[in-house]
Amino acid sequence: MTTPILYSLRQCPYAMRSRLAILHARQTVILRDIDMNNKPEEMLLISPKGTVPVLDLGDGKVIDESIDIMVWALTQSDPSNLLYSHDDTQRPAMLEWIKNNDVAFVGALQKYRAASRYHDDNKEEYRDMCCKWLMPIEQRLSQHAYIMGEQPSLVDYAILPFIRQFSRVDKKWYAQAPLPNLRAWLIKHYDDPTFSKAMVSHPKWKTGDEPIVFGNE
Ligand SMILES: N[C@@H](CCC(=O)N[C@@H](CS)C(=O)NCC(=O)O)C(=O)O
Repeated sequence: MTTPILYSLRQCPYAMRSRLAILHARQTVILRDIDMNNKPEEMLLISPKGTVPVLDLGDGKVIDESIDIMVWALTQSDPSNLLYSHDDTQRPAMLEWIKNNDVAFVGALQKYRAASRYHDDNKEEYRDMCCKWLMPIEQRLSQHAYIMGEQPSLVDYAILPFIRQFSRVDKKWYAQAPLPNLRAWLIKHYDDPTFSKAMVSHPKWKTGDEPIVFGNE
């Protein structure tokens, strides 16, 4: 069996969530950290849309949406039960949370980040838009340790990289924001060795480089 190849980018939240799922699923891939200004032909050939992450399964199948990579990995093996297979009724709700994150929250977050970068007057307005999404999560985290319940699920790892981005836009504001449970949840993830492993920096890949094995050792 050939080892799948993951085209990735260290700081990309979509690639980050796919790496987290691969680690939690104890899968092994060859990691290719790419240069976004010089995307490799090998990647564009299998996924012309040119976004990361892209997973080349090596059998002609290619997965180029981060959530699909997460679900693929956890379908191979899910030792921490991130898919909550004990309770099938949760699955649609989980996918709905992720969809809302990717559409509503990410849209507001991009505006908030840009407003902050360019010292735009709308920064607080966009931050409030983000908080409309974050408050229900804060409320959930006041009731249980993770978003869907007492155990972590796909949702936690799918939205974690975006909450991380949010927390870093205005660190001073975030530190005193009315989001204490969200802060504790984020710190708990940072303290997890799997998170550190997902964030290890690798040299940019070019054709002919020695393969970097990522995941299950
Ligand atoms: N819907 C895609 C979005 C992936 C995405 O937008 N990734 C960004 C990097 S964080 C990207 O590749 N953008 C294309 C570019 O910058 O050229 C997914 O979930 O995988």
